[in-house]
Amino acid sequence: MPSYRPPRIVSSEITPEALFFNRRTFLGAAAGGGMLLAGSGTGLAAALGAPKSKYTVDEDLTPEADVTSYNNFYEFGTGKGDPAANSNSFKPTPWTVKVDGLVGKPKEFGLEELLALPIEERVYRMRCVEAWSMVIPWTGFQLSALLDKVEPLGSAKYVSFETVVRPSEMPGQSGFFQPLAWPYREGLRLDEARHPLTLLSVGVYGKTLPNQNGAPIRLVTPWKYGFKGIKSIVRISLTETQPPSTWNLSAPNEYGFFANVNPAVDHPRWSQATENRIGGGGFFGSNRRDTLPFNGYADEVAGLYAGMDLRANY
Ligand SMILES: Nc1nc2c(c(=O)[nH]1)N[C@H]1C(S)=C(S)[C@@H](COP(=O)(O)O)O[C@H]1N2
Ligand SMILES: [Mo]
Repeated sequence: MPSYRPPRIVSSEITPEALFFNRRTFLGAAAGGGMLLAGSGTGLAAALGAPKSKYTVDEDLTPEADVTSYNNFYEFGTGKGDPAANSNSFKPTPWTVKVDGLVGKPKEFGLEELLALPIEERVYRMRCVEAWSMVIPWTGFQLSALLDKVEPLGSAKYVSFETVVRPSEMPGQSGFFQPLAWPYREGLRLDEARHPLTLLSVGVYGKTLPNQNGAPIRLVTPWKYGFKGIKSIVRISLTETQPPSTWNLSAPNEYGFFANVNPAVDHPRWSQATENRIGGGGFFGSNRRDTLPFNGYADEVAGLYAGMDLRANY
C-alpha cells in the first residue's frame, strides 16, 4: 500500500472538466481527428466526455493509487500487486465484444460502437468477498443499453460473460501454476443484468480503464461481491439456463452464483459482518466498518430477490 494519502476528495471534484465538454462534440472531434481513438482507445470517452450521474455515495473515494495498484485479476497473477506489475504488455485495443445466444440481433461490437452508448460517471462502493472494500468512480454505460441493441428473445433468462484468453499477454494463464480454469466466466439473471445499477465500465477516475482494472471493458454490479465484476470481456451470451461462473465452479460451497453482499452469511472461512476499507488509514492501516446488506444498495435491488432464501446467498 502506498504510504502517501491524498487529501479527501469529494465526488463534486471529480472530472470537473466534463462539465465543459459536450460529449457529442467531443466524439465528433475524435472521429475527425482519429488521434484519440488510435492513441488511447477507450480513453476517448472515458477521459473527458462522461458527465456525472445521480449515482454516488456520501463516502470518501478510495485513492486512485489504491484502486489501480491493489487488484484481483488472476490472469496476471494471484498477488494484489501482480495485475499492475504484470499487465504492461496486455493490448486492450483493438477490441471487440461478441453478443450472441438467445437474441434477435446477435452482433460483434467494436469498442468504438460501445463507446457511443450513453456514458457517465458513477461512484459505487465495491466489496470483495475477501472482506476488503473501496469506493470507486467508474466511467461506463448501463448493460441494459447494450442488451436493448441485440433484442433478447423471450426465452432468454440469463446473461453469461467471458474474459479474453491470451496466455501470451497474461502470465497467470501461461505459468506452471494455473489458479483457475480459463476463460474466467460470470453470469447474471436477465433481470439483474437489466437493472439500472448494472454497469459496463470503460474507465476509472475519469481515465481509460487501466489493464489491471479490466481494460478495455468490465462488469460492475455494486450490490454483489467483487468477483462478479468480470474483467476484459470478449463475449456476452444470453441463455435459458443458469451459466457457469468461475468461482462457483472452483469452490461451490464458498462462492455462490448470486453472491449478493450479505453480512449475515459468513464465508466458511471468515466473517462477512465487517470489511476493511482500503486506503482508509486508521489503526495499523485498518479501517473496519460494518458491511451493509446488498452493500448498501438494498433499496434498489432487494426487490429482485423477493421470496428467495437469502441465507443461501453467499
Ligand atoms: N477476469 C477476471 N475478472 C475478475 C477477477 C479475475 O481474477 N479475473 N477478479 C475479480 C475479483 S475477486 C474482484 S474483487 C474484482 C477486483 O476488481 P479491481 O481489481 O478493479 O478492484 O475483479 C473481479 N474480476
Ligand atoms: Mo474479490
